[in-house]
Amino acid sequence: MNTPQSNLEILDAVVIGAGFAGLYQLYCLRDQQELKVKVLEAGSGVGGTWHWNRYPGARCDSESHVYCYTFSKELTEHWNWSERYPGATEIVDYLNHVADRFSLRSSIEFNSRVVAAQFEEGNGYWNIEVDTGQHYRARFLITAVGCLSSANMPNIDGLDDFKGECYHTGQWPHEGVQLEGKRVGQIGTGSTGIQVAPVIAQTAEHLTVFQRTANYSVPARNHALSTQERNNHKKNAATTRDISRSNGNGHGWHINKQRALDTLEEQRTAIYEKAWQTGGLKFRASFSDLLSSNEANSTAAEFLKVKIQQLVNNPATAASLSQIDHPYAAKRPPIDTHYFETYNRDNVELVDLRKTPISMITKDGVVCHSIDSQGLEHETHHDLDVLVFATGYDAITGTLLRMDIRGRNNVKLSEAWSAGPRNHLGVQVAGFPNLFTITGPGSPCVLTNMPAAIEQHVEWISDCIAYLNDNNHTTIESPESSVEYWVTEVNKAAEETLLPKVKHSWYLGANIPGKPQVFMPYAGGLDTYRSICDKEANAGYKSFTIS
Ligand code: N01
Repeated sequence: MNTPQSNLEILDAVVIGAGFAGLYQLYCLRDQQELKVKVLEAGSGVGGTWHWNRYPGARCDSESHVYCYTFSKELTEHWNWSERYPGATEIVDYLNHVADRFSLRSSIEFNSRVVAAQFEEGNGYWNIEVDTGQHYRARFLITAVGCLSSANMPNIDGLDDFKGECYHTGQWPHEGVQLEGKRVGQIGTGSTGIQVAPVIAQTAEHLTVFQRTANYSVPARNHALSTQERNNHKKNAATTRDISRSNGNGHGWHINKQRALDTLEEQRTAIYEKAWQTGGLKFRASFSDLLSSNEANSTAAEFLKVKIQQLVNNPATAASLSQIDHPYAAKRPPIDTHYFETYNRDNVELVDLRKTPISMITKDGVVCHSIDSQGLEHETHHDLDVLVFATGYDAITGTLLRMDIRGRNNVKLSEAWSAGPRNHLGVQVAGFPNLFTITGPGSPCVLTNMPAAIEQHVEWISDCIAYLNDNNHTTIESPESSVEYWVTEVNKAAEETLLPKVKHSWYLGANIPGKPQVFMPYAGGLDTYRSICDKEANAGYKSFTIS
């Protein structure tokens, strides 16, 4: 990489991204270890995923008292969440507060998208290039780019011809979008689609939801937090933190040890009903065998399908919404606020793409086609003013691979991962010394409450860097044999669950044409993962090569 010296800054570490992960990583290295650190952020402010995801109804599915940092007692004491689940704006406010409270802003370069990073064999530094032309040289390169930050825009025939407004939920204009009096078409019914549809329906003249795969959802039962609830959360913060660190998912609850298959039907239904009334992702914790046994899972799936049929008035719409082809929670389970009830509104229509697939987009809408019992083809034109793509992300690896990251021998990360991501302990890629990936592939990442996984990763990486510096080492890297071991562990953990059995899942990269289909997260649980990582650190990072 040709680097003009005038545009070069030399640092101990560069962190890419100023979301939850990047801010905490900066704090740990700069304030606790007095290293020279810079965070490079593509956006104009802090927030990461939440800086971009401003679609109507954008809200976290984790509860606010656990969707936050736990490293500072004063921060926990000071901050007051307003609702059970934090909205996107409130999360951005929280992260701005964190940036100000710990004076982080002076070490962040905003509007600075990293386009390339190259490991320089001669001096052992990373040379990092930003789209502004600025270069940074740093011993350590840490990616904190989030798992869901590269929007997936499907390649549908005619999309460029559409003359109306067109938005992806993950790139929603910060100033908002006027939907009053407009006919809106929404493509996608994942967690985002399920959040956004009820809110669009309240303002748009008409909403057409194009559903390719029906999805389960459990009511979120969001509400404003009372002072007493908030005080209880603060009083119990240490206990909640212990729980979130001692279970597999990083949430503030335990998974019921009871097995669905060992439970009498009447009692099982009562447990599901209670979880349905309580609302939220905790429904997944109703029994211990829901994600390991198809038979157990189908008890939850059937319960939820009946709920959908009860909530939706039109029998054909109810059938389309409840004909779900995968086990419950084998894809990321959404939670909602009146999603199914939205289809009872006069201004909302569901188009089941399994019966009438999209053939093309025209200048003023979407064309779907069907074949009747006589074999005759029919076309329906859905007239639209606005198209909303809730079509997800090139998840977990997308943002990492969009940067031109090159390790030893000028090998690109995209070449090293051409058959799917491979790394050691979910943090280090063979041939890419001193590069750490926070909540990347091979780590529990998206299967957890993210701040819990982020704190674990950031603390482990920070301890590792302190160890290297304290012992006058300059480089840590993963030998291929360690990568081989960890890839086997990741595959083994996934195979023990129903998760990799869903073929059309973004956990596998199956939503992106041409992406290698490999189950990317580590499914063995955050608790198990933490203890494996701790053991490695306590043993002096023996499965890594240190020099
Ligand atoms: O994306 P998705 P998402 N034609 O990939 C459909 C997190 N999140 O943004 O299933 C028609 O899950 C696709 O259909 P199918 C959370 O982790 C977090 O909803 O592929 N349809 C699917 O219905 C979540 O899992 C919060 O058949 C097409 C949808 O688009 C993750 O983000 C809140 C299509 C995509 O669903 C991603 O969720 C919201 C096409 N060509 C989201 N292409 C929090 O609370 C795609 N689809 C933190």
